[in-house]
Amino acid sequence: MVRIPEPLTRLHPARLSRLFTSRLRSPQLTSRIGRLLGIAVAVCFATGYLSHAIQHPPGWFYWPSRPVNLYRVTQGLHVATGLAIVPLLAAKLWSVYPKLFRWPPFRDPVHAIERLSVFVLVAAALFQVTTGILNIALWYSPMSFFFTTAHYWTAWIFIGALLVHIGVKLPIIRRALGAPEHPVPTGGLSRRGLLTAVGAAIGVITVATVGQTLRPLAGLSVLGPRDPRVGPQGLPVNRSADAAGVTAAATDPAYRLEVVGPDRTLRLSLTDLAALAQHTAQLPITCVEGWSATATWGGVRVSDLVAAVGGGPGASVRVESLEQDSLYRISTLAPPHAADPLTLLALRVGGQTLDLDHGYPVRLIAPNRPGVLQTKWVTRIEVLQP
Ligand SMILES: Nc1nc2c(c(=O)[nH]1)N[C@H]1C(S)=C(S)[C@@H](COP(=O)(O)O)O[C@H]1N2
Ligand SMILES: [Mo]
Repeated sequence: MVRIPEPLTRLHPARLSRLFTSRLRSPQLTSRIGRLLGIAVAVCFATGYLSHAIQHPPGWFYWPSRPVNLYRVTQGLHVATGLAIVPLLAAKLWSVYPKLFRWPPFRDPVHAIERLSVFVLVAAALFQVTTGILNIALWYSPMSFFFTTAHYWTAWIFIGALLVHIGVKLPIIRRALGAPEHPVPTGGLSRRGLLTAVGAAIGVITVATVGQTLRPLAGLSVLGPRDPRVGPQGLPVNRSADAAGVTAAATDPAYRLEVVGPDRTLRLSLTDLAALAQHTAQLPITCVEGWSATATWGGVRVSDLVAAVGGGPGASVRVESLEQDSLYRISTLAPPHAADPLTLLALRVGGQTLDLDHGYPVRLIAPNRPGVLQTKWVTRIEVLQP
């Protein structure tokens, strides 16, 4: 005879909680997973904040132009730890979710506030992981808000709720991490087995995505939305010239690069630019979305142009694109980047004239800098004296 289960609506939460019977759950398990999750969150938050600060520098902030690959490492860590949080968060939630069905849901006002902070914490964590993954998957359309602003502010909400949560749970965490593990009855998965499975999931996710930024693993990057080896001139493109609406202006023979400084303004044709001292720099494009690719760029040093228009040491440089109505129209080189001899207005990549989609006729390439700031289709630079 088949027993028809009661409709869910008739199941009182108090009875529901009896359905979750795994004996693996324990404060020890939750605390151990929580500790790993805490490490991943700390690295993800710190590297995320760093990326934000580089793009929107507060007054006190200093970011060097060397080592050239530093941002590549920090942003690679941001994306890798963000992805590692997925299995850790799933395991952590699994280890406690019968508590969601406890009845009554809270005992007193303090407990109610604690429950509320957990709700905020989980909601913010899910939001961060979801929007982050949508962004690295280049799938912006489900996000009706501006990703970076939402992702940034939700990170603060998350960290606030996390600190409250850790503060409240500290006595339990201390006891759980200090106490010996009470044994799980034999048969079925062990706690060690569960943690190994979580670790294996993180390993698979990492190996299947990190090749976007770690060349030797590029061939294994089956889950990476980008192959850093594929694109015009062997480099990926985020926004093409057509999408940016610059094709006509970028190919116009009347193109001039305007260089504005304290002493004079130069208007340089491509022939003028080719007649200046040429340099090469081996530098990566490091997209905030987690892919990066190194290339050999050739062109004119920004510091030479700054000197040519009378700019002195300590100057910043504003770089403007032919592209209109875009957040990436303008970027500013802070003094360390403006003065670095590796910072170029590139005319070539890999020995060839820049592809239109890589910023022809002139693009900025500077060391240790997010891809979003490596402005393409540059039309004007302006020296900003300190
Ligand atoms: N004017 C302009 N410059 C831009 C962009 C853009 O959309 N418009 N995209 C930026 C981003 S997000 C990245 S990662 C790099 C990518 O350069 P690539 O397309 O040559 O690989 O260009 C940057 N420069
Ligand atoms: Mo990017």
